[in-house]
Amino acid sequence: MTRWSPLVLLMLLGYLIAPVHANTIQDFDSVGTTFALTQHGVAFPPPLLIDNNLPGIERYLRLGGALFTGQLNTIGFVATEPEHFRHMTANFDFRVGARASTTGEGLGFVLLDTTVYGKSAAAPAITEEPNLPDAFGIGFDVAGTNNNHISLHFDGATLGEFDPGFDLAAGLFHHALVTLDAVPGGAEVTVVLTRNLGPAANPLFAAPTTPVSDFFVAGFTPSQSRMAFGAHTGSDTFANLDFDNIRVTVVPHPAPLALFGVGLASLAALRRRRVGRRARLTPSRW
Ligand SMILES: [Ca+2]
Ligand SMILES: [Ca+2]
Repeated sequence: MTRWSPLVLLMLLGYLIAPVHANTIQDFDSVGTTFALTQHGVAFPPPLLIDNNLPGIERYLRLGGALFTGQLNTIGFVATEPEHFRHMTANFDFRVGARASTTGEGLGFVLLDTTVYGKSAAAPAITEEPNLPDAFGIGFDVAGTNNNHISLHFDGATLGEFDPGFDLAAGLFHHALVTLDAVPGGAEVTVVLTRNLGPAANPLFAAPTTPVSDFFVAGFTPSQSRMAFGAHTGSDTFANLDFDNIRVTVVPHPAPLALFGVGLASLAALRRRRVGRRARLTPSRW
């Protein structure tokens, strides 16, 4: 049987029990993580916080409003993540106005690398095609009656489009869960969607579906990022585009210094054990 040295075992233990950081949290009902709302361009209204009595929602963020074309609004959060992490879960609720003759263009979720975009809250323009340099993004595209897909983006390029399996533009708050895992050479992305079957006042949620499963993003090294979302209505498309219950947690890489400390402690323990064993094997002179 393989014998693991105490040092390796302790480092492995440190890796496994690395703390989960509750990083970016915002439900718009309590204080939560600091954010900035930005109106890009001239189309009104700007982002709005709206109160209602929907269960589990209450106050929410409206980034795009029905009856308003040409909107591009964003919410950006301050940086709260550690510099490097190996696992992230991003949860949020999103709602696109019910599909009638038109919907908005769509929504975008982006991780902004703080070395490029800074640590303050304001976000750049984010659409349903979030092709930003040095940023990972997911688009929720609903423009037109035949266009209903999510898409992955990294460093200015579109990586693929995926069928969500249901109509995103249903006027109900669906739930998205995005997970990222650092792997050699990049990251793996999974997107799980939980469809709200309604009605809005008494929602019934379908079983979660996984339109994106362990999709490999080459060259994407998860590092300190800040969360941002955008909504976009076109020249002749508009809808209510809303967000709520944003919660992002990460599991950081163990800090090198902590591992070094664990290593030193382990070596000291190993040395004490060996010295103790030698002492037991050496007959006492007294
Ligand atoms: Ca809320
Ligand atoms: Ca698209």
